[in-house]
Amino acid sequence: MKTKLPASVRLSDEIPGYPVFEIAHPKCTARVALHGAHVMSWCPADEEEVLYLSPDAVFTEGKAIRGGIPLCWPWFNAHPTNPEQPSHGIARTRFWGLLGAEEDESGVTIRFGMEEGIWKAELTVKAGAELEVSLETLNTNEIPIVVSGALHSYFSVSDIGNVRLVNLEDADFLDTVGVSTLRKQKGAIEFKGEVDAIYDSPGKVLLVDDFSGRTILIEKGGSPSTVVWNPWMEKATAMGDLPDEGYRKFCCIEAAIANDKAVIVMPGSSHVLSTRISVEE
Ligand code: TA6
Repeated sequence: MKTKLPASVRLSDEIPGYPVFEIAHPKCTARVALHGAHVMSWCPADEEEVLYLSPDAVFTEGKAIRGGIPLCWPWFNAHPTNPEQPSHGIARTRFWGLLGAEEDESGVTIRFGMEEGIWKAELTVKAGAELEVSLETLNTNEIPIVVSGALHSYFSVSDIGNVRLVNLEDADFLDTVGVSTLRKQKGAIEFKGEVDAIYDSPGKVLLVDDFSGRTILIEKGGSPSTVVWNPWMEKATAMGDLPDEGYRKFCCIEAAIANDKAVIVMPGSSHVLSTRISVEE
């Protein structure tokens, strides 16, 4: 890897053939894998870890890391027309290229890129007192392209029974547990069983953990949908890369572009899907 890294970034080869950028900066520590341009960890100074990473996550080419921030791109869930294509796209299961890394007193910025066929993307991670992740889809083709996706963020919680999500009250959502059903959210979201839901909401979400007393603010850009997910017990038990009780330790809140909200990107232009995560005072 030829790009020079700033002093607060170290390239770890602890997992052979699987480079991980380790950030140790006065504002935060963080880890980002080259595979999937995947943020695995972010811990602001004087705070606890914000993201959940499964202790059973698998680090091998072609397998998405369970936890952190997987990039679902250039489509969300199943491919719109071809069931042979992988769920959640091609970005999370391949190595990206490193485009650059910089630091200043506010934190560290690392940029990654990938290109395959008609698809080209750049991912910018800014890790400091806040974490910003921006996924830019660039259309370098001569025809429009249609993109969806998600920044499938896993947040660490004291216990799933202790948390509520605020600011999606009254939002319409597609409940995809069992037969997909359109519903309207009443009050804050609480987790009492499996949750898999696509909210029509471009705005922010607050994750309130009533046991730890911590509130995490999740802001979004270029994201008409917010996906909320917890697999609960039965599905967690069926996952080889999540401990049986692991579902109690996280919830996913995803800056997403899903279903009929897919974005058309015209030739020569781009679309940025982003999230900014911060711990509320
Ligand atoms: O974002 C929610 C979701 O699409 C769920 O339906 C669930 O399957 C989850 O993502 C995890 O998907 P994965 O392919 O990472 O196991």
